[in-house]
Amino acid sequence: MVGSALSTFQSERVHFQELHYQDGVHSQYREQEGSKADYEATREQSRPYRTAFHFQPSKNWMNDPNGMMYFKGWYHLFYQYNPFGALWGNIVWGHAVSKDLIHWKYLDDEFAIVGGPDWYDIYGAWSGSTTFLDDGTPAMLYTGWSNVSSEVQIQTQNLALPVDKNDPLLRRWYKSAANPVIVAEPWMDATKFRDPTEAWKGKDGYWRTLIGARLTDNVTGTAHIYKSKDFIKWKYTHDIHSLNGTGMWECPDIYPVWEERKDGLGVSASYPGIKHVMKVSLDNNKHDYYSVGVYNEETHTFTADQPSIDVGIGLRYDYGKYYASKSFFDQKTGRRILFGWVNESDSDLDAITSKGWSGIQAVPRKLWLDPKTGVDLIQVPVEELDGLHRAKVTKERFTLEAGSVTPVEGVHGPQLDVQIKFFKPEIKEDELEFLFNGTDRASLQAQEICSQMGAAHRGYYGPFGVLVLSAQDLQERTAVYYYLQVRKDRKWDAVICSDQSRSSLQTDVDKTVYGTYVRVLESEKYLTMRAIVDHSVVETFAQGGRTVVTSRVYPTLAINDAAFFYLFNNGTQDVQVHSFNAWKMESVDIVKLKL
Ligand code: DQQ
Repeated sequence: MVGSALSTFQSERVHFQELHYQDGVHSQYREQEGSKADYEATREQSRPYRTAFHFQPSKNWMNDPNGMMYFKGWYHLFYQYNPFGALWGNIVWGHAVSKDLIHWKYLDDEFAIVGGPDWYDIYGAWSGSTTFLDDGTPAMLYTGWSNVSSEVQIQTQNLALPVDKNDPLLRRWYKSAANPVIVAEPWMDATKFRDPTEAWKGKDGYWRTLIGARLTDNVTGTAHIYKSKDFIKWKYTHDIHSLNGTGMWECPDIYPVWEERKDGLGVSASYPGIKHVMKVSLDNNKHDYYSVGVYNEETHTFTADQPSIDVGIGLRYDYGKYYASKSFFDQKTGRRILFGWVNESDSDLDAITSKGWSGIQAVPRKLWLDPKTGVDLIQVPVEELDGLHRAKVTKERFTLEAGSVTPVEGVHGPQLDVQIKFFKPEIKEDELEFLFNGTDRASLQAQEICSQMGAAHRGYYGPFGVLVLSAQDLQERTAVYYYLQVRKDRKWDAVICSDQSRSSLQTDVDKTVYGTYVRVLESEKYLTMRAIVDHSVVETFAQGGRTVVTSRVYPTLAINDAAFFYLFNNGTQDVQVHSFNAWKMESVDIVKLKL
């Protein structure tokens, strides 16, 4: 989508230039701003796919989350935004604030950062991050897009600072007179040079930031380290890490995590008992990969603990649709929190004509290193989301009979939080011939298993799980389920699938089936699943958040009050449920902040 929208960008350039600062405010945009009635009309028109408790702008295109922070009582979320349309282009930093990470208010009449009029960001203010300087001032490093000629679209790194650093809402930002503070070295590809991370401070007193890049061999993804004493003069030192074959690394992120604790750490933390996580967004396949390893404070390099699951080739934050994510340390509660962009799966035309908007932010996730495996991150929706719970339905200890599809009384509608704990079955010797599919995991990708053993497949243990956003007669349904088989070493292989193939009668939407293996330890007695449903998005957290899959769906029948929910088990074996809890989710009204 981003690629195809480039041409739109070219044609809309003229609008973009109108946005440039005039006397310090974006007066052109203000004049074009719609009334509240217009806004409500847009909102209604874009139902039923508009989400009710995910962050999205009132209209138009949004992509990457940028520069999140907690500052003087407010959470701040900035985002890549096109003020002029529902496709990518004219990118500015939109701005929203919240007291609890869930109830957001727009601050979009004065965008935080708009490209131009100077050359270094004349065609857009691309992704970046916030760093708290020593005196507590939040400083933004962001990428400027500068089309110096029609052939050369170089990227530069720039600094923006708050006009009033005592304003808790941080409404006005100015650009440093020193911009661009970083330009690519002559040997670098300046068109593949973007998305500065939050800077961390080393024991030597230098700030360091990473710039995502691709080497000039065109195939090696990398992240350049730049260092600075004063946050203004930056110097390239070396690459923190790189990996052949991974292509352009967008939106890198690096942060410490405790080996044994769930609370988060600021990026400069240095203690015994911590590991580092490095994350990159691969432009090649639009997925976010992470790896756990060691950041060497002398050489300033990152080394993955397990080279076979190094950055870009191993674990992902999410096995569905989730990209350009960024984490931040929440100074209010001491958590590390992750935001990620969830793109649409319908067509560009739908975005322009029927919805008028495109892109949402996934529910913010708290994350920490899984102390049981040492390689996985655990991600769970921030607990503030539970404040939207209404009308709880609970069931304990029951059987999900083989071959059954069962509605659950009281669980209904397009806004749900469903949490289920299944008993993990015992592996019985006399069942092995059914359980063992004769392959090792390496020979069959989980996604292939999910596609081949779809929800309609009759397996042995599984598929079992939930049908959400379902038509009453199941003509439309999004199935989220486990499928179990036994490996040659006689251990369970659990696969979590999100099957969109029957999610909509529409034919021109992407219905890719997502799936992945879930690490289930022998010591674990249960398989867990949490599905968060919000009109056109389903976020599934498996095994306590060890594995996450996010899907977009656009049902035509299973909308609003006609969205039904079922438990199902299409295997030939009964499955025992330990507990089932579900809630309807209240809507969040995201409107402009009244000052
Ligand atoms: N989106 C931004 C870039 C980044 C990409 C432009 C990732 O800075 O590399 O909108 O989606």
